[in-house]
Amino acid sequence: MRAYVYDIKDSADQRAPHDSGIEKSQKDLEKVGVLYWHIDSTDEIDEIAKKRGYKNRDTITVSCDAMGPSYEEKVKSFFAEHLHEDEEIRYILDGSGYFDVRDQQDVWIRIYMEKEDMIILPSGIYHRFTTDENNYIKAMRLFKEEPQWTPLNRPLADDNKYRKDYVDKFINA
Ligand code: KMT
Ligand code: NI
Repeated sequence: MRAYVYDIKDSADQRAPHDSGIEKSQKDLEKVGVLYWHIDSTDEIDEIAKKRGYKNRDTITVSCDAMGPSYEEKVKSFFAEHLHEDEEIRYILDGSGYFDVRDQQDVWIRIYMEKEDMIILPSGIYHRFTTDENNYIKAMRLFKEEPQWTPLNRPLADDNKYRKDYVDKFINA
């Protein structure tokens, strides 16, 4: 995992690094409620899942091979800024990609995720996802019961209860 400020002035494709060179630490991520682990044993995943009540999981592959002609469209849709009413929990099984999250100043922090990286985005945080220039990621998605995964796009979601709770807890704290 590596986190850094996303360079918004760089007009390259969303899958390019957009690397400003300004590093962010795991602590910086924790301040906006983002949790990260490097995990090399499935036992450890099971432990976290048990402790946090993630009863269900599935696997998603984002690639041209797996998604066919709709791949490009799919990649663009993942990249629309949105939030969820549940946590977004991802464990990278193979490949790599970028999760972008907004910090307290509304600056995009880009999180580069590779195999054996696990991330939890809190409910209500604005974020987006993209594959990188390798166009391949395979991830485990964990969730509690029935996932409330509907992406709620900005700015419509600004009045959402989960957004307001998030802002109270992490932005205005
Ligand atoms: C998401 O929520 O954007 C995704 O599930 C993308 C694939 S997970 C690496
Ligand atoms: Ni999401």
